[in-house]
Amino acid sequence: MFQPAGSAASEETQDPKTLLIPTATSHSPTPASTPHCHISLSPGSKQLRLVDGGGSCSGRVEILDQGSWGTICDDGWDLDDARVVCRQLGCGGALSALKFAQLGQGSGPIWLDELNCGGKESHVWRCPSRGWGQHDCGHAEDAGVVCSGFVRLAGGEGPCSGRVEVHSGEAWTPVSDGNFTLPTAQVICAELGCGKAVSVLGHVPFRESDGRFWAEEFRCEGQEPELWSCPRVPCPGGTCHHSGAAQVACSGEMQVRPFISVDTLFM
Ligand SMILES: [Ca+2]
Ligand SMILES: [Ca+2]
Repeated sequence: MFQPAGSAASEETQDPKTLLIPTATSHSPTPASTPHCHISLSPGSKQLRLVDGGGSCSGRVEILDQGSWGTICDDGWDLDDARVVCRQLGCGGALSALKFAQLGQGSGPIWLDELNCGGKESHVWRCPSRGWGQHDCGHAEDAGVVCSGFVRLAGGEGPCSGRVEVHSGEAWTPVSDGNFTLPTAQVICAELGCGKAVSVLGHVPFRESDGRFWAEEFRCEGQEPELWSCPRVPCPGGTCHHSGAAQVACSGEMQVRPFISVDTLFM
């Protein structure tokens, strides 16, 4: 939900759980059994997660309904469908839509088949399909996604330093340097597998984003598993007080993340 500098923020952005993307998506606390896993809760009972992809933003797509985690069939599975999944989870944009259970077969129900998302839907289960639980598939056809992730460091010498940018699901957008603190930088460096934050700079011109910037400030305490989990507030009065984009330098080069369980295929 980027916006031009100086434009008004809407009143409905007061609840930090609904701030990021203008959908009903919310973000649940991370369950102990699936560390660093993005899970999206809907107002109903369904939940969405990615499994066996080596990180929180790639994996086999699984949906919880009626007490059972199930999968999506790959018939008709494409980037428009994957885009909805990635955005719903706060995982940025879709890099690829995987077929044929490339990230392993799930079990239980196959909830969706012949999914036909337009790409803008707020929840993957709101996309057209054969109908809930209706399919002619097996788990060898389970669908997966690789998402971009929510945060990156851009314009630096490598993936571990540069301008802080977050992904709305549509585009990368810089984060302003207003109230941007070291604990937030620590969370970003750790999430990216880049070690510790060693410096935070501001005053980076927004010119590469045509003046757009992310319309929220992140208020990490430093221990959060990822930036997406951090408290955030709308920029005061709809205008982030800033002098440019935030820039972070981390101590390390890209490292293998400790929770990677499959391989680094997509790093
Ligand atoms: Ca489709
Ligand atoms: Ca089918």
